Amino acid sequence: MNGMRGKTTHVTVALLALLASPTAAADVELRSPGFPPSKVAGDGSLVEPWGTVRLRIVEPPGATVTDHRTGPGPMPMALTCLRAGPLRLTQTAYRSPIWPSGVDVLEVRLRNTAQTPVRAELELVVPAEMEFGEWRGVLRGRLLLALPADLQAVRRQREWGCTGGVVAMPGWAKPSRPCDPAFRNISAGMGGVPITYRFAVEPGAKRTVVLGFCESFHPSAGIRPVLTQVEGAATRSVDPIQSWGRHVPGVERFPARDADDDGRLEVTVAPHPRASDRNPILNVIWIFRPDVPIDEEALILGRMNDQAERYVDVGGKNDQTLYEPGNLKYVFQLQPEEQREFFFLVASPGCQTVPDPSLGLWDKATLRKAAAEVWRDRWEEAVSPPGR
Ligand SMILES: [Ca+2]
Ligand SMILES: [Ca+2]
Repeated sequence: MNGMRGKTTHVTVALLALLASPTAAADVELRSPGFPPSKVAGDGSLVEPWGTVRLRIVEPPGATVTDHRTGPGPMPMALTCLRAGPLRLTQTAYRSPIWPSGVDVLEVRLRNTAQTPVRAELELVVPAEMEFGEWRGVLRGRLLLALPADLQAVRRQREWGCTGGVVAMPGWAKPSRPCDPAFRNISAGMGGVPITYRFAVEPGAKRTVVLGFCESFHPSAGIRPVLTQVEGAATRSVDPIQSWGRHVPGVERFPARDADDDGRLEVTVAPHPRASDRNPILNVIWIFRPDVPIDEEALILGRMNDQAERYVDVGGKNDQTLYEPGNLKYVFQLQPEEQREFFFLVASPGCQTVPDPSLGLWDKATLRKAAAEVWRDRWEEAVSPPGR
């Protein structure tokens, strides 16, 4: 028996060496009919015109690629398998035509083959300047990567910042009167993404939060009202055109409190349910100690900035994301033989933005179905007799 096992192991090792050889690790192309391809390299990296995305096993140590090849289809598909100790990672990549130009889907299956629990740590390797919100990665103002909605990355939060997924638009607003320069720059939650900031405070602390707005696009009221949700204060709808007029800077004041005692004050500007323009905007945030008297005219003119605990030129120079930019870390405690599955959506060539995974518009089955259908139709076209 021992001899047999030794022989099997020897054959397996030789086979693995063969599979990991340079010929087996050729690039695999992903595409939809009529669209430019992207590719998956031998180490499983997904290579897009804007950068490369790779899932790396950090723990257990000693990860190796055991297989890399074209998958079973019907769509062009790249299959990459990695192992590290008892951990098996199977990555399947393909193009799904769900957006005007499609997105690349990176499916991941993680399995603990051992009879004991295993701690697994994965790193999502992305371009260094990529910043992540809760669910999407932004690079140079474009939403290019959607994270698995059912998986939380392990991340360190800064003292304050925007949870992300929004687009900064410097110089967008054209204030018609003298005001703080921060009114000129905005962030917009394109596609209905709420603009959320968190600020570190003592647990349960009270603050005065002041939000500054200046609407310079819509001419009339009722088109882009927003819902302001400041922790500890009542939700309020704000329509900058109705309150102050087009191009006119204005402020809304809120008595805020860290209501859930987590040491973070959360401030959100979300689309109003009745807004026809559902891209919320925000220009300025000031946070004051509750005992600081607020003179709104002085505040608009920028003469109270030095009394503020935080002064944020939203979409401007002193703005920042809550999370550090760069790679993401995922940690799993896998039980014996436990398996986890999740997927990332990655912008393919020509794709301007990826959908928000928290909206639950797509799952693995619908993404695969959309991909399979375009290739099946094409195959039927190719085999049906001409001239009928
Ligand atoms: Ca809180
Ligand atoms: Ca601003």
